[in-house]
Parts: sequence; structure tokens; C-alpha cells
Amino acid sequence: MNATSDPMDTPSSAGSTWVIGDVQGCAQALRALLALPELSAPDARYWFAGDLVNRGPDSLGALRLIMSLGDRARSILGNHDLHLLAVAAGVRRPGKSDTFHDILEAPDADALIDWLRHRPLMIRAHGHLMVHAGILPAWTLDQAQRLAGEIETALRGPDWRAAMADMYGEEPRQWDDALQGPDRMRVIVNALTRMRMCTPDGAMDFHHKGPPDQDSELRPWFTLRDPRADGETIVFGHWSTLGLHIDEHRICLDTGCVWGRALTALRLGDRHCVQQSCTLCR
Ligand SMILES: [Mn+2]
Repeated sequence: MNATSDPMDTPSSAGSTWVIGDVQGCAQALRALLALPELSAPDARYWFAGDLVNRGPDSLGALRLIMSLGDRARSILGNHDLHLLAVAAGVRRPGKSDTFHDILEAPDADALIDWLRHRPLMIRAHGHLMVHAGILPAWTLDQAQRLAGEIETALRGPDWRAAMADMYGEEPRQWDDALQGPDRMRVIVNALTRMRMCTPDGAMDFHHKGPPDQDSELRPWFTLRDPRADGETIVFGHWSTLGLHIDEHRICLDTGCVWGRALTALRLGDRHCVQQSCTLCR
């Protein structure tokens, strides 16, 4: 299993761990956020909720800044990071709104891509579990961690380029323990990195990208889980139209920095929140 457990998982380290929402190439906002007195304390640690790159003005700068934090930072993969890996692997074409060419054209592009494909899809420590998008209602958290490990193994293996090609597509939309091969990979990747809304019986929908809609039969994935059965707080990003959402058991931190709003950091120990507005993306 590769989904990482933190060897330094003590209650005290939760007090200095900041979770940071979707950076998406907003290197300047991230630099300003990390320079704030609370976040720049020597014992501060950072968890990045994925989508480190793309759509924003400086994907290369954001990636280098996060890499420069070394062991102080842990990052998971989001759908935009996977898209960059798929383009680097030659199995997807970049789209018109993609802004990660700077990474692909960097002199050390291979090393940057190798670093990125070794990131996990889940971090679980301090009573918190972080994924980029969500956890399927059909999964237990332990099961989700094992399934994330399957994708991490594929991404780190010698055939990672071929594996990337298998990860794209919207079907199947529901989990089945019997799923194998590309179908199995797609459900896992789509749930962990793309999901927002589900049908009441737990099938993923990929068309509703706005905020939760009371008139729709679709439900936010996290309302279809029993928080008491989970027993851990789930932290995620990816859903800028949901925005900052903090309740007892779920925390969404995508506050749309790349859409001219703000980058959010939340301290796990006391849930203290700090925001940095993005001046370049207005
Ligand atoms: Mn995303």
C-alpha cells in the first residue's frame, strides 16, 4: 500500500500542519501565503490538496516552490496534475486552456514529471484523510486507501505511460468489487480526483460543476456518507463553486484562487483559517 501514513503522526504535529487548497499555478499567491507569520513558523508543515498546476499563470513556479519545501510539504494528485502527467506521457493532448507548457519545456522536465508521478492520491494522519475530490459512498475509508494505493503503484511503475491512457473516460460510474483493469482504474481515479455530485444511489455525475442544487436529485458525495462510520474528517479541494466548507467531519478548501478569489490554508489542530487573495488572476 502506498497511500501514505505519517510516521510523525502525533497530536502535537496536527497543531502545526496546514492544509492548503488548490494552487493551480498561482505561485505568487502561494509565496505570499507561505510568508505569513503563522505559516512561516519553523515547525510549520503543509499538506497540498492537489491541482498544484494548470489554468493559473505560473505552474512551473508553483511546482518548484512546493518541491523546494522538501519534507515539510506533502502533496496529493488532483485531476489537473494527472492531466499534465497524461500529456507528458503522450497519451493526451493539451487543451486550449492548459497552462502547464512551462513545465513540459523546462530543462529538467523529466525530473519534474517524475517527482509529480510519485505523489500519492491520499494522505491520512492526525484523524484526517485528504483526497483531491472525494470518497465514493460505497467505500470504507480503509478500502479507499487500498484503492488509492493501486493507482499509486501504477503511476510509479515502468508502464506508467500506458496506465495513464487507461484512466480517462466517465464509465463505469459506480463501484463494483469485481471491476478489473481500466474500468477499475477509471472509477478509482474519477472518484478520488473528479467527483462532486452523485445520484442518491451513489453513481458519479460529471456534469454538475456548480454549487449543490436543492432542486436537483444529485447530492454532494459527502452527504451520502455517514460521518460517524468514517470516524475521520475528510479534507478535499476540487470544488471551487462549493468553496470553503467546514463542518465537523468535512473540510473543502478550494476557494477558487485561480478564478480571482483566494488561496486558503487551514491549520488541522484548531481549524484556524488564513486566506491570501490572488492578485494575478482577477
Ligand atoms: Mn480539481
